[in-house]
Amino acid sequence: MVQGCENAKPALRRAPQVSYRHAGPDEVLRESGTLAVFGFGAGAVRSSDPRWLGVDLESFDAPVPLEVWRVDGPVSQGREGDVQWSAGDGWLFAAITLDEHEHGGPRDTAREAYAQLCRLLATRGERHVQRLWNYLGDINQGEGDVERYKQFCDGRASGMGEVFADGFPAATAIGHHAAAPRLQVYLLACDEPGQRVENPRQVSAWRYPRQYGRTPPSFARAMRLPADDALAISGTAAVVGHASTHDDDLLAQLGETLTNLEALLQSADMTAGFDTQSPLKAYVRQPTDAPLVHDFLQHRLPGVPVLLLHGDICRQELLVEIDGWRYA
Ligand code: 3EB
Repeated sequence: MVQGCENAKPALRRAPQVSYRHAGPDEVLRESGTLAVFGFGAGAVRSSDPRWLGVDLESFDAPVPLEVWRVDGPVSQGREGDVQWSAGDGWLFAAITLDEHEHGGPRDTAREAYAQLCRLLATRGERHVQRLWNYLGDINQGEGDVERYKQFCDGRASGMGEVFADGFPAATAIGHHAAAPRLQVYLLACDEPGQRVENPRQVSAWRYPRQYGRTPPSFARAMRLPADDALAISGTAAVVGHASTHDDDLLAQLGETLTNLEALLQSADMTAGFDTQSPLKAYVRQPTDAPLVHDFLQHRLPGVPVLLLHGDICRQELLVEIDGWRYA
């Protein structure tokens, strides 16, 4: 008797392949399977293509590469309100850039950004958000609950409503230094849910105690994509338990961050280490630290592509944060 294929485990699709490339956006956008292309800083070449996003973070690398996301098969794209999106092979890229002057501060701007993104997701098959990035200006300005990052956390939570009631995606939230008070949020979603991964060395962010703000940060430490072995790693810093460690000690913070990254790989049942296929980003608060971060990572993670960006971490005492990808 011929076996039905219902018993066969469907082959997992390929995760979007993320890489850094030295090329022009037009050339990369012309290639088939290009889901998204990112430029960094004020000098980045622009494009009106919805798959293009100019990120408001300056890079310390010269020349500055593009970040490219590729999927198998054809890609469609469009715009909806302030949201730009593209989709292919079950994956969705969506991004929104809002001017705070038009939306009234970090809280209301975050709420509007998340509301618009969630509205788009509700119309799409690819509604399972795997990974989110958030960039806003002056992230540490203001004391206590009125710190801009904490206001952003409030607005993000109210804008996302119940969309992530089953659990938050992996995320990064970083402060930019662009002149314009823009909030940028972009995401990767899929037509299947991923698996959230937490770090046993860290308190889950959504359980952070009250001292970190009214609304705990809504993110998972990492997400195992519904694909052939790929881990999307959230912004990871020198946080142990819920506390920042090694105040004012850059190299010790970097060491603790790498320990956290390894703990995450282990928690995700992945083999240890990063390789030439595992692109990372290092967000560095003080420009004078950039060469030290570069040398440290060259030494400890030889051959791993690392994009060095000027970005403020959402806790004043943290000097560096790393996020990125690990493929099988
Ligand atoms: C931390 O471990 C550092 O608000 O989305 C890292 C990743 C951090 C994401 C977010 C915040 C966020 O708490 C801060």
